[in-house]
Amino acid sequence: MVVTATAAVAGLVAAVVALPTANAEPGPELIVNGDFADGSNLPWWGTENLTLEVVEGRLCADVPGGTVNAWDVIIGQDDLPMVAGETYEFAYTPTSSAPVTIRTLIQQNVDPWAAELSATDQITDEATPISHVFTAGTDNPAAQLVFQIGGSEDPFTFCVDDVSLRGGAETPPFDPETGSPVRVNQVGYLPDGAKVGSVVTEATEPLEWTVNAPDGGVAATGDTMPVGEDPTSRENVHTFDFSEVTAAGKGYTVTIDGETSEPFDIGTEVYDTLRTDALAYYYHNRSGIEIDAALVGEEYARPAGHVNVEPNQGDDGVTCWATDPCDYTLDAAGGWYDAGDHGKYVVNGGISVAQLMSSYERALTAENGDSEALGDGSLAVPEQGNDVPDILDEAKWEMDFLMAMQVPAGEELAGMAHHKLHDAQWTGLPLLPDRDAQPRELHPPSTAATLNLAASAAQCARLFAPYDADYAAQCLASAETAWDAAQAHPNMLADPNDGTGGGAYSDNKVSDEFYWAAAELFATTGADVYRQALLDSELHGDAEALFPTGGLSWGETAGLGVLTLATVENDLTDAQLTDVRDVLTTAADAYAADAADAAYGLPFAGEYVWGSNSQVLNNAIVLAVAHDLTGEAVYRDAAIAGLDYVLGRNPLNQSYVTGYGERASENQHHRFWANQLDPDLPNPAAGSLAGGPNEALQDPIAEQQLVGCPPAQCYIDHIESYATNEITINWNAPLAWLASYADDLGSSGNTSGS
Ligand code: 9MR
Ligand code: 9MR
Repeated sequence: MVVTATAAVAGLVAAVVALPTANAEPGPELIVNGDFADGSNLPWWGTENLTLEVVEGRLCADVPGGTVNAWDVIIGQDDLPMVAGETYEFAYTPTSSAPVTIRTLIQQNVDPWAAELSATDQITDEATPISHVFTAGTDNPAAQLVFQIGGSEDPFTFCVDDVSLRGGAETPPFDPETGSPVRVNQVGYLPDGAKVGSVVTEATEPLEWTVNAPDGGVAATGDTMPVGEDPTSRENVHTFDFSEVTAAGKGYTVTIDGETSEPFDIGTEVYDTLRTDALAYYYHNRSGIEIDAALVGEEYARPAGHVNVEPNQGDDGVTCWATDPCDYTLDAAGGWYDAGDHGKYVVNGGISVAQLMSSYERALTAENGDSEALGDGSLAVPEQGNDVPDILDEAKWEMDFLMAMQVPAGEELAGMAHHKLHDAQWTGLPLLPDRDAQPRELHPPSTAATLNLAASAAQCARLFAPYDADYAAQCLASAETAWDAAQAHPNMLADPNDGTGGGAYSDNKVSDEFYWAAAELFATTGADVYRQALLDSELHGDAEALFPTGGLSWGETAGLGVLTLATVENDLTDAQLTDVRDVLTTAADAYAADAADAAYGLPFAGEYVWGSNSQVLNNAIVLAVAHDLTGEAVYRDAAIAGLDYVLGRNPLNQSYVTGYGERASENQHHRFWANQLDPDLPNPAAGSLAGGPNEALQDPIAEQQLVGCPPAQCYIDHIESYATNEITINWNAPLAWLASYADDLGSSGNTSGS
């Protein structure tokens, strides 16, 4: 029997939760005058642009139009006692004369306004009760309830009644809406190679599967293979292998025990648009340049951010933050915004741009690589037609920024790179980059940032050499200066607590960055000093250290160097090259074994941490490179299984890539692509990869709605869930790399890789 997960609780999509409070002993009412029965509006307060009136036993106010932020218009009540660990139910019944989305928060009543409850609710003229359950994280004798009702173009009337806040509530059980138990890659499968799916079922014996052809006929049948209980979802799972189906077609499905999967295609072109859409993410998120409607369409066009036009401060003359002042400014305009925030970080920028460049380098070096598919005219970027491959144009936008973050000659730390540049304080959502009024500040240089610069700039030098010798020389000079500076300052670590206004990206281990930078510099220059640094590294030859189970990431970069040395022509001796390739295939064997063990086939046995989807894809890249080198189908199939996972073959039946698949993420955390908060703004552009399941529940939405989740289900497609649903340059980069690999497999017709 197939278990169908029903939507008993409106969990994952809606912010409004129906609350089973059975068995709970509700605590005393904490809201004063929540029913407005005596006609008084006290102790409620409103911002100065409001008059609070009690009308027919409800609190009402005329909300002015034309405000920018939700918090420009607020109705609130103070002095609410919160006890750490206590679970509360907050309820209210609002109406608005026009449909609006408001924010409801229970928070500190002083800066930084840390919220215990942070909800976005949709309100109409129908009085519908809304309720939220949350558990307080800290004691606070005087928390504050605020309805943030600003940010609307047009005026409207807001009323509220039956406001209630009581302890003693029960957290609703975690019960995500997962649709069909039959899980596939919702985009499609290449004709050649493995086609495998998973099904959630209580059956212990094999079940019959049927692949339904697009014409309605039966394409194939077979028996599932029981796997047992999947630890990542705590569900009983079978897999089914329909690799024998190879005929191209759109709209296949799989039926098992009366349940049918989402539709998918089979064809050589299934990854064609994903390759370019995943790369388009970078132009969309450029800083310092207008995003042109002619390239992205009206909906996604926006003014240039951080170019010194009011209220922006501009990134062209940024100085150091007061905590660690400097006597210079840097022109660090340009680059890409990191993610949903407007920070620009050298640490994370390095791996991101490196993986874009590696995607191009793979197309140059692999047997079936098609560099034309990334060439001039392939992407919607303003530099089209300049005879430089568009993917390199995109990379240059970031490289210029990374190089600009280097401490100038003559200064004490000359050659080191500043760790990051971002807003002084966190801004709210939504906010277009050109509307950001925060001061921008450089944070102190770090060894990790400096080595990110050395590695990526060395790669830049060799890739730009055929197109722009001067630029290649500039990249190389920057890389070498950075390497020397890092040698002189090998232990300058970023402060893990420096996370106000931007992320910390602190990394307390830099041996991996040294290894990566040495590898890139060696591949570009052949100089013995870099060879020696590789041979001397404690990491050299250690497959598990170079390629950890949990995958490469911004904090684990050594493996990037191995991938380069194993594939890009360089001066290693034959014996040294054999060693490097052995390390790579040893790591790939481990990831392939993880894939073979996984109920959902993914090459990942690590923890589900913040950004887990990128870790899965980074393991898939290692497999793809092993496939390029050896032609072994087992590597190719495990690599593609990583894409299958992010595109729907997973415990939530979720495609984590916007615009791809029937059940795709569309409310990722982003300040411009914030449609969930403001219907005038767009959803994320197609090809944007959500961070994915994060079992640590590190944001208020996750804390409220994901309590009790199995690791691979700790995800919610909600804009405020930045710890599961943000989008960033370093997560889209491996998606772009793999989509490019997979599209090359399809369009070349050469899936053997050799
Ligand atoms: O928007 C921020 C996101 O980019 C970061 O990944 C995240 C963690 O550092 O923080 C987000 O900003 C939130 C901040 O941490 C707390 N106040 C609310 C901010 C917006 O949701
Ligand atoms: O990707 C980062 C993740 O590994 C960290 O655990 C997390 C918290 O420090 O920060 C993530 O990076 C965020 C950065 O700090 C700010 N911009 C958005 C990034 C993605 O959420």
